[in-house]
Formats: sequence, C-alpha cells, structure tokens
Amino acid sequence: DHCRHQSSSATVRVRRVTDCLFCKIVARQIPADIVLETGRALAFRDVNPQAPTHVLVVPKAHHENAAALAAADDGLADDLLTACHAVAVQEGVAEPGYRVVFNTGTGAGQTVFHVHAHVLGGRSLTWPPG
Ligand code: D5M
Repeated sequence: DHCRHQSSSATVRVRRVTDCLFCKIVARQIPADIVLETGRALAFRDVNPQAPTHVLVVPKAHHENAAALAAADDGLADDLLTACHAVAVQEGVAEPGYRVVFNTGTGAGQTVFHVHAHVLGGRSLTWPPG
C-alpha cells in the first residue's frame, strides 16, 4: 500500500507508518471529508473544527513533523503551502485572511505525528493563539 511504499525497509518504520492515522486517510482506508487533492497533498476537514473553515493539509508521504517536511527534498514543503492557499481560496477565506498552523511537538499540542497544516478561517482570528 501507499504507506509501505513511502516507508524505509526498517521494520520499525514500516509498522509506525502503517499505523499512522493520516496515512490511512491518504490510502482511503478510513473515511475523511476530503476537500482537495493534489499530486502530493491531501486536504480534509478537521473532525474537531476550531473555525468555520478548519482543514488539515497533509503530504501523502509520511513525515513526522514540520522539521522532517522541511528536510524532505523535491519541494514537498512548497507543494504543501501551495495546497494550503488553494484550500483557502476554494473555501472562500483567502480574503480577508486565514491562518496556517503547524503544531510541532507535544509542547505545541501536536497529537498526530504525520505532519499537517491546519488551515483556519471564516472568523476573526485573535493573536496570540492559545
Ligand atoms: O492536530 C491533530 C488534528 O487532527 C486535531 O485537530 C484533530 C484532527 N483529527 C484527528 N483525527 C482525525 C480524523 N480521523 N479526521 C480528521 N481530523 C482528525 P494536532 O496539530 O496534531 O493537535
């Protein structure tokens, strides 16, 4: 399956990626409300929305967090950011504005260790975030 193709040969990594919730959504093994798909990214609605628009944008390839995404080659991080903006346009929140958040690490509230951009919009967003 997709996850196995993306993983290294190390058994431990195969198991971790195979168990990954967002890899399973990418592989259509569990359902999600998908709003956009590009060659290397998938966008679907967050199950616990924090704004009228709250979409998660993930690379199809498994990377644990933003740091791993940044270290990936072939412009994957660029593709992900482009997909985030496409989602914002499609959702009608590009104006007056939207927020893109990568919770990175447990201290920042990361709970799913397949990197995902939260695209939030459709309401006034305060700063600083909680
Ligand atoms: O964000 C992880 C986010 O993932 C959190 O906002 C809930 C969301 N989530 C969890 N399970 C699902 C499924 N199955 N579909 C859609 N969204 C989901 P984090 O930044 O790691 O805290």
